[in-house]
Amino acid sequence: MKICIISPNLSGCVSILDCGVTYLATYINERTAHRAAIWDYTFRRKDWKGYLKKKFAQDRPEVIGITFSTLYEGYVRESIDFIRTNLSRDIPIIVGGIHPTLKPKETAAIDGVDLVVLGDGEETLAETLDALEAGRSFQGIAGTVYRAKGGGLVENPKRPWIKDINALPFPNYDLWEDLDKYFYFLGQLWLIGTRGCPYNCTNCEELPLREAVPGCRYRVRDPKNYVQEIQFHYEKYKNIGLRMAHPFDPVFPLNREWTREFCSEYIKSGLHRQLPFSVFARGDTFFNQAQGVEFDEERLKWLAQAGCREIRIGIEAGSQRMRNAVHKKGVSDEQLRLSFRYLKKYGMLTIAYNMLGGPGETKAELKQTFRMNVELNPDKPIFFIYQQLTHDLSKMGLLGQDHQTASTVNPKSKKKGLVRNPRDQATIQFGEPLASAHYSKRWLMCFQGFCYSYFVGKRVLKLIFRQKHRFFINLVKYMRQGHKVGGNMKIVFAYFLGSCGDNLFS
Ligand code: B12
Repeated sequence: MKICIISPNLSGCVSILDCGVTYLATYINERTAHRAAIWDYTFRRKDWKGYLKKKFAQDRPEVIGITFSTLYEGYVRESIDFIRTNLSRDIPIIVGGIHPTLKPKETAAIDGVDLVVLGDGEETLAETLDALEAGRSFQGIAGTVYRAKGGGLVENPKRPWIKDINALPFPNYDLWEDLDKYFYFLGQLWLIGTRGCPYNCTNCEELPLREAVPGCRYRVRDPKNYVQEIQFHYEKYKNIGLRMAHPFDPVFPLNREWTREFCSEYIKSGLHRQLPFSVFARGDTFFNQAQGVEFDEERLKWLAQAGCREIRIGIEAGSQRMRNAVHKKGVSDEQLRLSFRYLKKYGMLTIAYNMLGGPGETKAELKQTFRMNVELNPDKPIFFIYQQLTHDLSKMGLLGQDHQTASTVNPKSKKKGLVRNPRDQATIQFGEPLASAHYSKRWLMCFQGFCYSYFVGKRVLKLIFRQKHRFFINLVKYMRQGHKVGGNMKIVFAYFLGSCGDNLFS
């Protein structure tokens, strides 16, 4: 059977190179007799319907897959409507991803959806394609939910998370026909050596995901196998713009011994001289209480020696109440201060992630976030707008009288109260803020603008000072390219400052 899996990104964000879809399609191609292709809207936003029509005629799929994250609900629905109305009334449409895993019944109720896949998709999709080919029903396919002909919901037994993620084939990014464009805009490849995360931050879906599917959610690849994968991609993509590896593991250097092994393998492979990398850590990652070490400088040193050039840390909120009581991050101001001090000592570029407008956050607390960033002085601070995703804030005790639930994310919606352009809603960069009693949505957006003006202003001056006229030439070229592919120009500009060419490393 031939399946085409859609990455329905219409948000204008140029970074949505989806690891999950890549793993899935690679598995089908390499481990089964079926065939999988990826269709990606990212650089075809202006004419995604024409693109779908063309691909449908060219590839002649027998099954359509769609990856579904909560913020992209509107794009998923639009895609299904378009396929059903214009391309095929009966081609099976299978959806999977984070949203269907957390909201299987609601997803199965969407008109036009034939099957919902929960959790890791590799084995479930393979079995589903076998069943379709043999003309069997979906009954008994573990890890799926669907609507029976009579309309009732059928919930098959759950399928546990895949145990051995080392046994999966390396994801084949050649399946993305616009890979060269991703490299142009980002210079990086997202990689994932971990599935899941051991922390319980309330802004993340990790906790509900752990509960939605049985088995062990938090799995970590063998470091040697991970380095082999990076080397495999480097050989393939070094000549088309791969300049930095970006392991997207939620807390890359979490385990001391694992980090030591990874770094030593990276050096053994020679990659430390060829391909720098960037990782996520937390403000408390380098504090090794078990060994009585106040700050585990050695772990940071290994990373630096192996070619790690950039570390990304979530400050999330300047107020400890927001960071620890609301977002349940468990990181103190002191830990953040010390971490940033050491990161600078080892010459790391620093990216700080912040979330503005969390449940119950006050104006004074938001100003603390700004001040904390001024104090820690990261090279590239990012100010996301808090997004509710699938969380039930009231059940979590986070929805007081001062916040209402988030607005709908359907881009077709003209619902009153929306202040963002509906298409912009589907990003954490510029999504619709939660309604608050402390400030208006517009105030929060202006505050975000203020934070960015301050730090972007500083960064632009620094880059102009270093690069002189080259900065402006690169900027014009990059923005023109962004406009040509229909990118969201605010996001394109952010990636210019953070990820483009020389700026990636300065
Ligand atoms: C790496 C990562 C990214 C990468 C890669 C995305 C990816 N899906 O792999 C990038 C940078 C592109 C990214 C972007 C975004 N991300 Co992100 N990301 C992650 C992270 C850290 C790991 C995801 C991961 O493990 N991927 C690896 C693969 C193997 O897992 P997977 O993606 O879940 O895919 C498997 C299954 O879901 C399933 N599956 C997926 N699609 C389909 C389709 C079909 C047809 C089938 C059958 C199965 C199937 O099979 C896959 C293989 O097993 C998670 C946090 C976490 N702890 O999970 C957040 C997370 C997924 N991201 C999140 C968000 C919000 C975003 C953005 C909206 C941010 C933005 N830019 O505005 C975008 C949306 C991108 C999208 N495609 O929808 C949220 C999603 C929450 C939600 N309810 O939807 C998460 C959970 C973090 C959080 N805050 O809770 N992200």
